[in-house]
Amino acid sequence: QAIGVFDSGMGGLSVLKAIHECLPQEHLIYLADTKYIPYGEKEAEFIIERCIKITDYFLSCSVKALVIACNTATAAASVALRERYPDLPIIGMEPAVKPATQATRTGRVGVLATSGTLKSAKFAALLDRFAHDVTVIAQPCPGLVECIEAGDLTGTKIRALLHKYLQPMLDNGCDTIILGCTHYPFLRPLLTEILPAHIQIIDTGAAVARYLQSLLMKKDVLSDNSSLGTVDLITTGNLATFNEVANSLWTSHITSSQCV
Ligand code: DGN
Repeated sequence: QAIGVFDSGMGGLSVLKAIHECLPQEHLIYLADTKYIPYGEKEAEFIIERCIKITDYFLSCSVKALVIACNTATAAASVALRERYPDLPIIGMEPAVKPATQATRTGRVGVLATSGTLKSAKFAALLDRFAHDVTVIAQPCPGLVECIEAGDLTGTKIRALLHKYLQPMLDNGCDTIILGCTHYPFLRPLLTEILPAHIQIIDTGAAVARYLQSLLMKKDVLSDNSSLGTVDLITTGNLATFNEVANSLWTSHITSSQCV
């Protein structure tokens, strides 16, 4: 049985990669809802509707677990999905506020994410729980996802956007920056180039992969590790563009790709 992983587009490939590295024997099906990207500025009701459609599709493929590899979709829809599919293990993303508050020395942490994530009740609850002694500068980043979807990880446009979004964090003495959108780990090389060396960059892909592993172990549904799992990519958008960019972002073992 496979594991279903989805995002509004290519971003969740950063999580898929972490899952494949942690659990190479698992069969993975990745769905990019590219036709409806970006989720970042959309109403929660619309995102919930898309997430239900996607989960129904994954259930028709008999997946044994679902990973919402999108912070925005997790914030908008994880509660509704868990209510609707109580028997399906569902794992979501969240900005790594807790590890960042433990890592910071200046007591100032920046969060780069979509407006949807930053405006959500889930994010407010995270701050309430973990960030009393720390100043958090939350920065919505319109435009970044579109550049990454177009395969632009280093061009002038994305550089200008990043400079604009990082400046308030640098001005306020942040020494730790959370990548609160699954697209942004693809910007790590550029971020490392732009940011002063002492700034730590935190994302959640590897932690989510380890959590998935522990959940599958607990349910006793880990695949045996005698052979390498398959990785099937699916998009609701244009297959040729998707294949081209997906291959530039993650050149690993992709078994097939199709459009639904
Ligand atoms: N990758 C998504 C996230 O983690 O929030 C957001 C992408 C989008 O649709 N804006």
